[in-house]
Amino acid sequence: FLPEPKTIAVVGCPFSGGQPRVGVDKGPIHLVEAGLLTQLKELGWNVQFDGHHQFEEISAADDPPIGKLRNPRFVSRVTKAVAEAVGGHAKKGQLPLTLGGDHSLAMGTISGTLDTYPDACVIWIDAHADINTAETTDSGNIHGMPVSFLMGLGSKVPEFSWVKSGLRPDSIVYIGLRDVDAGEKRILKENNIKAFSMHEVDKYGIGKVVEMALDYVNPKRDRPIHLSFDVDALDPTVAPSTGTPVRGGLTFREGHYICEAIYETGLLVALDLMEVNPSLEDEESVKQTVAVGCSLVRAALGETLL
Ligand code: 5AB
Ligand code: MN
Ligand code: MN
Ligand code: MN
Repeated sequence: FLPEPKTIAVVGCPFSGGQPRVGVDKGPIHLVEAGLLTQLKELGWNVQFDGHHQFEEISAADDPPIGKLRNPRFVSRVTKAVAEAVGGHAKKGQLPLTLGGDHSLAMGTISGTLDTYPDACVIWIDAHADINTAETTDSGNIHGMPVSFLMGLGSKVPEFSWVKSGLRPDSIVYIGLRDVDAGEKRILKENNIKAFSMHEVDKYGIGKVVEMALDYVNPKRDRPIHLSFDVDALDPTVAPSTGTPVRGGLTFREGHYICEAIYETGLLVALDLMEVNPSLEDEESVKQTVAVGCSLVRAALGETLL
């Protein structure tokens, strides 16, 4: 029932307004410069790339906080444009690959996916749950909140009324969590949201965890899958150049296994790779993080070991 997409539409999003650290906006530029597009062509994909998106800045003076939310108008404007770009590509039967940029972008990418595939499910790979609401957030950084907006949790913020907010608890599953705020833990419990933390990865092994995650969110293996991968899900020894690293993360192979297993379902319709920050750590670490990012994308798009 899915159009078999043969074309990857790369949506480069040099955007950092969902968090305070400079540099994450350079992530997509480094990923493309490292040869990602050529690598995907070598896997047999048609690759469409219209250049990195240009986002019109809003000066801080014109974008004061709304409640605790920082840069709300800028984040809203950018993520809305991204939703339209991703949705437009998806409607043409292309597979949008969004390169971040910070994870607030997923508000846009997933809105775009849901607009095209209302029955899509989301697999969210991250050290963090990114489910703070406008009320529970301590930091005010919107990259820690996209899931709550997509699920319609917390008070409605009119600035974000365009966001597709109907994502149900049976339509999202997490893998890799290990740094979840107290308010977020309450939200996960109250809403019965399924999460496989690093504890479950240790206990069951990544093979079993991915199987359980798919059984939960996609029991008949018939729902389109949106994979949103925050590179900080990986251990900082594997992917050091990211804004909110947390020790005790996924190994190189565990991260890749997730991508390979989702590719194998044949149900992947959209992919995000987020939070690569080439301004953090030394040159060698940046190279390593960018290379791992490219490698995860290739794994999710069909690169196999044999
Ligand atoms: B990321 C934190 N929960 O809300 C918050 O990198 C961190 O997209 C959010 O996963 C991390 O600020 C957001 C403390
Ligand atoms: Mn585009
Ligand atoms: Mn994270
Ligand atoms: Mn994240």
